[in-house]
Order: sequence, then C-alpha cells, then structure tokens
Amino acid sequence: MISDSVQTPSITNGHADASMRVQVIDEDKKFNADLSKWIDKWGLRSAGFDYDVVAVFGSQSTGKSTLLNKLFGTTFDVMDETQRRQTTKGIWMCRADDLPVLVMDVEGTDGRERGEDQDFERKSALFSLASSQILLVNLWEHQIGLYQGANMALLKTVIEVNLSLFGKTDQKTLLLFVIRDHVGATPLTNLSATLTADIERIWASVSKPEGLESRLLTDYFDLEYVGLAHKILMPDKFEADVKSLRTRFTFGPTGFFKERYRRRIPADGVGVYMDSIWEQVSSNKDLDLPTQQELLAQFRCDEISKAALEAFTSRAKEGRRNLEGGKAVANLGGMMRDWKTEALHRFDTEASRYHAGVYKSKREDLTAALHAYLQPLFMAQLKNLHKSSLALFKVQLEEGLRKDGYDFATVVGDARTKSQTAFKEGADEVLIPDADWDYDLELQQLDEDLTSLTALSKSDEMKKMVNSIERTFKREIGEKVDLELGRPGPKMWDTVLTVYSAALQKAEQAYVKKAKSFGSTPDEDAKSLLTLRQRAWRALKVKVDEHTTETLLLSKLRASFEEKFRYDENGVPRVWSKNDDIDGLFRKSRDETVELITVYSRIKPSNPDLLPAFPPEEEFSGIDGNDEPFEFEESLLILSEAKQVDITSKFRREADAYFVEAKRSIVSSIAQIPYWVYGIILLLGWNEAIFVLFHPIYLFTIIMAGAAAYAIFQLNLAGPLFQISRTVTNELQRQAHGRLKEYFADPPASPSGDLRQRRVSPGTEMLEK
Ligand SMILES: Nc1nc2c(ncn2[C@@H]2O[C@H](COP(=O)(O)OP(=O)(O)OP(=O)(O)O)[C@@H](O)[C@H]2O)c(=O)[nH]1
Ligand SMILES: [Mg+2]
Repeated sequence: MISDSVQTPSITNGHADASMRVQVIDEDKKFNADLSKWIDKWGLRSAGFDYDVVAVFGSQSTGKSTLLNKLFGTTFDVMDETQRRQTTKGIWMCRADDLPVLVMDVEGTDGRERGEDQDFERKSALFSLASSQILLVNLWEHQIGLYQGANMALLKTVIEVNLSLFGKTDQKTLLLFVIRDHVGATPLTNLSATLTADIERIWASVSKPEGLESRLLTDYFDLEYVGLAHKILMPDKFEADVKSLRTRFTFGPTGFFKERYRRRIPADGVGVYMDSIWEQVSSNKDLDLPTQQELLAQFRCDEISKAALEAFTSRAKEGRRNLEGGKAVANLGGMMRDWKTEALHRFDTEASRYHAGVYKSKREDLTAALHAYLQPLFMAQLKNLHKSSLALFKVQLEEGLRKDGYDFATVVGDARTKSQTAFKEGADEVLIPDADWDYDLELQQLDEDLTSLTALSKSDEMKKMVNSIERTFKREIGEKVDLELGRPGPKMWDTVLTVYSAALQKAEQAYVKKAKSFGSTPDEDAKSLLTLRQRAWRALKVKVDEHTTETLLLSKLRASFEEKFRYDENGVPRVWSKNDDIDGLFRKSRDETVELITVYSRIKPSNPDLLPAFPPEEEFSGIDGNDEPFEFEESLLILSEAKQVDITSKFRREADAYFVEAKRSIVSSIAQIPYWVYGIILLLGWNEAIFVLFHPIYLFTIIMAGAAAYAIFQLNLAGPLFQISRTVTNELQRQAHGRLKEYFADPPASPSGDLRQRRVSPGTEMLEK
C-alpha cells in the first residue's frame, strides 16, 4: 500500500518509519487493515489522547499535497509538473515529522477520473470529519465568491456531513481556509468576509434535523483564513507564508490544536476506529459516532484486557508450578497481589481512555478473570498450608510429650494454637482484598484433623501411661506373690488376692491422678481402668501359672510333704524308731499334701469378696479392644481335673518312696549286734587278746596297720583304695572264673575220667542253665 514513489524518510522524531506514508483507503475504497501497525510504527501507539489529526480538502491539483509536505514534513506524492494529472487517489496518511500529528491527504474533489463515483466525496468527507479535528480547505483565490464553484459544493457537503455526525453534540471542528495564489490585491480580510458570508449562506440553506434548527454554524465550526503567495511566481513569499503558517500548528490557546476539537479516540484505537467508520460509511449505513466509540471501546478493551491477562498468566505460571511441589509458597499473596495490580494497571493505562461504561464493565470482567486464575493458587496454597500446619502440630506435640512431667492438655493446646495460627497467618497472607475468598471451611477441616490427631495421640499416651502403671504394678506384686505362692496353705489365696488388690488400688490411683491432664472422658477413664484391672489380673495369673508348672508344683508338694513327714514340730529331722507310728504320720502328711493340690488347682479365697469383679465381656471392652479375649471365670481355674489326678499320682509315688525309706531305716537299726554279744566275745577271746597285745611282732603289726589306716583316712585315700581293691578282686574273680571254665571245658587227661564225669555233671548243668 506504500506508494512506489521515492521516499526519503526523515528520522527527526526517532522513528525510522515515522515519515513513511500509507494509503489508508485505496482507489477501490478498500481500507488498509495495517493502519494500527502504522500507528505503532509512527510511534503514536501510546500517545493516548495527546495527538491531533489534520485533513486537507479541496479541488484536485490545487497543491494540497505540496502544502502538507511543506507544513508537516510529510512525504505525500506531488504532481509531476510535466504530467499534470491527478496524483493523490483515495486517502493517504502520514505522521508530521516533529509533531504528534496524523496528516491525511484526501483525494481532490471533482476528480475528473472519478466521474463515475460521485459519492466518494461525501464518503471521504464523512470519514475525514469523523476523525480529524482540523480541516484544511484548499482554495484558489480566484475561485472565492464564485457561488456555483466546486468549492461551494464541497463546503455544503462538509456542513451536512458534520451535522449528521455531531449535530446533537458540542463537538467543534476547525475549518482552516487556505487561500492559494493569494496575490494580495484583495486583502485577506475581504476574502475571508466573502467566504464567511458564503458559508453562512450554505448553513442557512441546509436542512437541519429536528431540534437543531436554531443552532448556529459557529456552534460547530471555528473558521480561520490564511493566504499563501503564488508558489511559482513568488516562491520566496510562498515559503515565508508556509513557514509562518507552520508556527500556528501548535497545541494551546494561540495554536490551531485545541482540546475541544479532539475526537477523543485513543491513539492505539485509531486504526480500529477508522476501519469501522469506513466500514459504516462505505456500506452507506448511518454513522452513529457514540455507538462507534462504544464498539471501539469494547473491541479495544477486550484486546487490552487479553494482553494484560496474557502477561499476567505468564508471570503467574511460575507460582502455580511452585505450588505443585506441595509446599506453601512464601509470599504467594504478595506476588499474587502484585501480578493483579500490574495487570489492572496495564489495562487501566490504555483502556481507561475509552468509553467509561465499557471500560468499567471490562475492568470488572478482567478482575473476575484474574481472580478465577488466582483462586486455584489460593486453594492449592491452603491445601499446602493445611499439610504444613498438621506437620507443625505433630512436631510440637512430639516435642511437648518428650518433656518430663508434661501436661497433655497444655501440650495439645499449645501445639493446636501454633498450628492454627500458622494456618491463619498463611491463609490471610494469600487473601486478595476484593476477591471475596475465605478459608473458613479449610480452617474447620484443619480443626477436625487436629482433633482426630489429638484423639489418636491421647489414646497412644494413655496406653503408654497404662503400660507404665502396669509395669509398676508387676514390680509391686512380684516378690510378695512369689513368697505367698511358695508357702501353700488354706489362706494362701486370701493373702495373694489381698496383695493384688492393694497393688491394683495403688495403680488405679496413679492412673486417676495422671488422667486428669489428658482431659479424658469418664467413658475413656472407665475403659482404661478396666484395661488396667484386666492386665493386672493377667499379670497375677502369669505369676500363678509360673508357680504351678508340673515340676515346680511337684517340688513344692515334695517340700511340704518332707516338712511334715521327715521333720518334727521343731524342724528337727526325725530318726525313726520301732515305736514310731510311721504309717499314721505318713498317711496324715500325704493326705495333707494332697489337699494342697486342690488349693493350687483354683484361685479360690476363703473370703469370696476378695475376688475382683469384672463386667461381662460383651458389655465392655478395654482400650485393647476385643482382640485379646478376657475370660475371668476361666482364668480362676489353674489345674484341670485330669491334671490334678496326674499330679496326685506322681506325688503319691514320690511319697511312697519316702515311706519305704523310713521303714528301711528302722530295719537297719534293728539289724545291729546287741551290746552283750561284745561282752561274750571279749570274755571268750581274752586270752588271745592278751597274747596278741603282749607279743611284740603282733603288736607292731597292729600299730603299723592302725597308722596306715589313719594315714589313708587323713589323705582321703579310702575311696580310691577301695576302688583299686574292688577292681583287683573283680579281675582276680574274672581270671579265676576263666581258668575254671577252661579247666572244665578241656580237662587234662586223667585216668579217672568217669569220676570227673560224675563230679562235674551237676556244675555243667548249672552253667547250662
Ligand atoms: N500555481 C500554483 N501551483 C502550485 C502551488 N503549489 C503547488 N503547485 C503546483 O501544482 C501542482 C499540483 O500539486 P499537488 O501538490 O500535487 O496538488 P494536489 O492538489 O495534491 O493534486 P492532486 O493530488 O492530484 O489532487 C504541482 O505541479 C505543483 O507544483 C501553488 O501554490 N500555486
Ligand atoms: Mg495530492
């Protein structure tokens, strides 16, 4: 779309493309879709409202392009003198070289080559007026006053078009009449008066819409007149006039550019705006500027919002990724607020220049979109906070419970407060003021989790406490019960159970004292106490079972029996005499001992109240649950009937052995030689004794034998000597036996063979037997 003609872009405003021109609407009335890009290239995209638009109108070949180039440093094509044909076709645009001004060079009116398309003039007027605040009307001096001239038709079009566009508004436009080839014979004042009168006449002639009949031309237009000398005949004067005119194109009270002329289309929306204006104009639709501005606002606000949202999401993605790690991201709220602020700021900067209503609603849409994007981040952060707060609670709880003499309720309370505070602080940090988010549900969820963790920990700690109390209980009963079970008697179980009750009572008191700090419920206490009682009972039962293993029980019975049978009332071992009633004492001792088997066979105190009471199993279960069934009644039985019979018979056998032994000891004492026998021996052997005592060799032999016996006794050699003598005797016997066997098996040849036969036959019979 750029003209083929040679260009020499000036870079005075810092943009390489700044002075390049562009055909906005071509000969075929097509709009250039790249206009927005050109606004960008001309460096005006972010100019907001601080830019102006100037368009030139006038007959063909009246030096319009020449004038614009001179005034604004633009690069529009100028007619080649030698060709003399229409140059500017359609509408061109270029940026002024050192001003934020868009200059529009419009195809000349009454174009001979466009005879077939007369309405282009009207359309280009509509287009130019809708977007430009200063309209340069280019006239030859000699045409002024010619009412029927082409200029009059042009002016009528401009006035009509302006009424249709801005009739009901206060929008003003500057009409700058540039009188070309002003010779100077007619002063400018006269010329301007003539022109003013002409325009007023046109104004009076145009039909005005209803309600606008009384409005004046000056309500819509400011009129300015300037004369330029003949370019060919008075080139210097022409240059000077242009230069002087150039100085008036400034913004402010003395310049042509004024706020009231501006169309208030943000520079970044000019491309879209002109496109839609041309679209309406070229399709002959009514051009309603407020609607156009609203449409433009919607389009542009959407675009701006989209760009802002894209920039926002690319930044926020990082935070999203970090959250996926499962850890709460530090300062996420701060970052989220920054992203949001930045996005809204970006949006506001450009969009706030557009239609206020549209801008406001689009801003709300954008805010909602930002919140919608951030909300999952908020939720993810809450989830991570939940996790970290639970972890903090556990750590705090563990630390607290590790300390000696902790108070459970205090430890839990502190840990809970810390965990909740950490969660709330984290959650507050990530809140966005107007996002209408809250974390009540999540906090409640955390509370519930903390409660169940507390319950778990409490049950653990209570179990530990019960275990520790149980250990103390076992130590407490250990020795005493051992002692009592070692000395059986009819009151044995009473004593054992009294020891048990006392220790249990102590244990229960210890529990109650400690349980206070757990804030346990009566139900929990009842469970724990029951467990404690069950465990205590089990511990007692284990002790009892240890004492009633078969071997131990038999040895106890033996000991008890021995004590009764073998020792007298004073604990001195009995030496049985013939006169003792061994049978009676044996029976008594044995029966009493057998009685003990019955005592050991069942935990049965003489006072039944001493037995602890347990609720029926199905009604109540302790903290151990039901996995370890507890049968109290069954636990009372220690030895079954069969076992009792077995042990009784074993014991009886042992007792019988003692009885036999006792009987034997009487026989051996009866087998002693009576003392009078010694008297007879002494009497009968007196002479031999005297002989031996007074015979030196016998006496010496006796003394020597006595000394040897004494030495053997002193050196404990009696045993070994007996052993040796027994071995020697055995050996001698064996050898003698062997010899005899040999002798009888193979007798030496003897003449008295028959005799041998006769003598030996009984012995042989014996051997054979
Ligand atoms: N007499 C006279 N001729 C001028 C003046 N300025 C420019 N010209 C000449 O007029 C001819 C047309 O100049 P352009 O600037 O192309 O005129 P234009 O109005 O843009 O022409 P179109 O674009 O074809 O409508 C050129 O040959 C110029 O040299 C002027 O002030 N007086
Ligand atoms: Mg031109």
